[in-house]
Amino acid sequence: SDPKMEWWKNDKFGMFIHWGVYAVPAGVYKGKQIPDIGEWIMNKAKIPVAEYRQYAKQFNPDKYDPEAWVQMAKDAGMKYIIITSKHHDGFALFDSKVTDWDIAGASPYGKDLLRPLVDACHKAGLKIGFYYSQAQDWTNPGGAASGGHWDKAQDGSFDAYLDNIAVPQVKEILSNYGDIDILWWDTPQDMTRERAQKFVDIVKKYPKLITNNRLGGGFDGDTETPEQFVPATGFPGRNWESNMTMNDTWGYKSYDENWKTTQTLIRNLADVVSKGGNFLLNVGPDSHGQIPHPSIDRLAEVGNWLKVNKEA
Ligand code: JFZ
Repeated sequence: SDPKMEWWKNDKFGMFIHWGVYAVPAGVYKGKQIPDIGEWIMNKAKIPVAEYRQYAKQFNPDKYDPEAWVQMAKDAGMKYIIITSKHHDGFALFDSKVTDWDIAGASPYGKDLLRPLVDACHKAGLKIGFYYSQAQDWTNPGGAASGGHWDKAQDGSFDAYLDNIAVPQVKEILSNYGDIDILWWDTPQDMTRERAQKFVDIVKKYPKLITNNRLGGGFDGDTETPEQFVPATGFPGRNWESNMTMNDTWGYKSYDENWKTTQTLIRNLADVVSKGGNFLLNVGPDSHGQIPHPSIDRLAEVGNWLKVNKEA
């Protein structure tokens, strides 16, 4: 009944993209496979900031083809894409004016990665959203870290981090690309109402923008975000979106081959949609900008199933 949610309710199926510097170590640190999700490697292995920053020098996505990604999503039956503009490692995939810890300042690629994807989405008629880690930031000083800081370089005031990094960056991503359809918050550590209000004030200027329920500070946002599961009875009275991976990680891991079958993915999609939710299915491109082949195959198979079973 909220008119701004109409397209979202109708579109039902989106692509989640977790992409960043963590795709360089790809789950391995000092020759050891680090357990858990790949985009958490810095935290799980307690990698010092200066050392982690070196990975950015190898983040040079020479095979990045955003138009092909969008076509892949479209052929899979997906109607929107949400990409990590900044994950917990603090690395921005856009050219941020408030830090050099970004694609423009720290990687040989040296230019914005988001704009070509936004443009490709707009051209293909897909909606586009940005994931932004507002609280956790393991590299910009003062950012929150699950389990606490492990490096002096992370010291600093959380409020200064919010005012000097997170708030300005959210303004950047919402104002530099034309219409952005979704802003996807995550892990609201230490987010009081007062802190969260700073983001709410920005979001207010974009009345069509859809936000999820992970801002914190007691703000509900527009959507519930069941993580890696399908709630048996949905969320009565609320819009919701199950987000899931195809293997056991969001960010690329070179050795995670625990792929869900296409049959499982299709059943999950049908299960979610039959219960009134949206399905946000993740891919984790590698450091060259290549989506893993098992993901490409599954997307094509899901799309084929949708086509074959579409009512005339
Ligand atoms: C968060 C991130 O920490 C993770 O890296 C990934 O981006 C994922 C989509 O979101 O992880 C979560 C968030 C919420 C829950 C679990 C993991 N949860 O509510 O159970």
